[in-house]
Amino acid sequence: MIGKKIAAAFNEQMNRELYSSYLYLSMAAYFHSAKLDGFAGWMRVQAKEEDLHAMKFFEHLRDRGARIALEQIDKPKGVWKSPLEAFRAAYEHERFITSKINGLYLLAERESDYAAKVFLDWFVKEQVEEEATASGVVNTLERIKGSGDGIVMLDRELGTREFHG
Ligand code: OFO
Repeated sequence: MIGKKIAAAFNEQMNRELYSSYLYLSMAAYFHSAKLDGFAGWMRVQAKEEDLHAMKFFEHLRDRGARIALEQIDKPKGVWKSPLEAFRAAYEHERFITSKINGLYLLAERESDYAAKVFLDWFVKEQVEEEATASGVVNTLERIKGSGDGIVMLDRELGTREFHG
């Protein structure tokens, strides 16, 4: 069994992961409309990963006999001024998610929920990667400074990302 507080907090985080998926899908749509299909492909892979993150919470709740509660998913923003602005927003979002994962970890510690802590270990590591990846693209875009050639090359590179489910 799982405590009520942890179950409620995990349900909330599942919703945030679904929102993350929705946000990145929205960024994919934005990039498609800007004819940057490589950027869009990268975002679509990211959206799938977020869906997987949500399912990890879903399954943990299921396995521990908790009530799984699906709430409304907020409407994401749909337009950004530039690829750089979109990736800055992605990086900010990941920092926000990291703070939430850290909060869950603290709660699991306070509640002496060892199963939750072990489960969250994966997310703590994943968030390091999530932030590093997004900030890496931000840095590249800052160096490119909107140059057409640079954007085309980066579009090609980002388009090679594959989903490893
Ligand atoms: Fe689920 O890691 Fe990004 O948001």
